[in-house]
Amino acid sequence: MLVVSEEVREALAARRPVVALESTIIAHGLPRPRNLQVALELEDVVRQEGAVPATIAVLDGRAHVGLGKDQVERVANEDGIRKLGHRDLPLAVAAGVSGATTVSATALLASLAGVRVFATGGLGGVHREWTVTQDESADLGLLARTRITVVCAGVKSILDVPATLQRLETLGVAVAGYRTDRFPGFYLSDSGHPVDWTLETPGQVAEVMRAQDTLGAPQSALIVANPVPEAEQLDPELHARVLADALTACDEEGVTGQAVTPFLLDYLVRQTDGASLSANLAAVRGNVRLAARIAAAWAGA
Ligand code: PSU
Ligand code: MN
Repeated sequence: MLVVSEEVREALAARRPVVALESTIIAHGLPRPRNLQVALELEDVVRQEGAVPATIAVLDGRAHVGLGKDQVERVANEDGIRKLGHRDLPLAVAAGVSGATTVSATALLASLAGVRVFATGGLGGVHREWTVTQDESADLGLLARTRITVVCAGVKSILDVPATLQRLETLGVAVAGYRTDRFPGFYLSDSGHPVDWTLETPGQVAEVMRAQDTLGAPQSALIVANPVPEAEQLDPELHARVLADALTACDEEGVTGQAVTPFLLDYLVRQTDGASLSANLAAVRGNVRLAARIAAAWAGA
């Protein structure tokens, strides 16, 4: 039920760098047909950096770590492909269905396969209105229990960012800014909140990972928060305005649960004429490149 591709298996056995990539962003986070181009482009970025990409998804009841091109195509284009958090994995496998994996499911499968570094766009987290809806992404709890390094542009700005940072502290998940002392804001370079730690090089990240293996709480993750370059961020005023409308629309249309994140991301893409998409892609690309360099530093360590 866990299928690690030959390429990924060989790379791990030879201690060559491997980067895990999630599939929810492909299936549910980006519009078609751009999503397929992006999925393949991200794999290319990993390869250009000399690492092996391991895109993760469930297909016909098997959890795959490392997909072939035809399998990436299925994730991007298959209608009705589900969104799977980590709790859904055993259910999806037993039911024999296909689904894209969120950060929580991807991190779990990557770590089961022995992949230590993972790149995504923005993590899930505590939603605004959390006190009423109790909506907090399963990403956070899973990262408190999984030894993996996640490179992300912070958490999605649709969330309650300070509450999410607080939860990460409570859960004991290590967070460091990459070349910044500000927590990035996904579409924005700066969420307006500080981080306590800054790392400057992939080698430094690898040193933290080594130290975690000796001194870290058992199986906790490391979040490397890598900001989108300021020149490529979404205009902060446009972001604030459209996000407010998106949250109102979500509320009025009664969108709940797993549907909330895709709804908000899609609303932003449409109402910013694609500007949020450009910022999102710039962030993901940068994260994937950095993750490949961290994986190389880790493999060479
Ligand atoms: N980052 C993106 N686009 C996405 C997501 C993250 O740039 O679509 C996905 C991730 O897979 C993350 C999920 O794990 O959204 C969080 O969903 P939820 O809030 O339902 O846990
Ligand atoms: Mn949720």
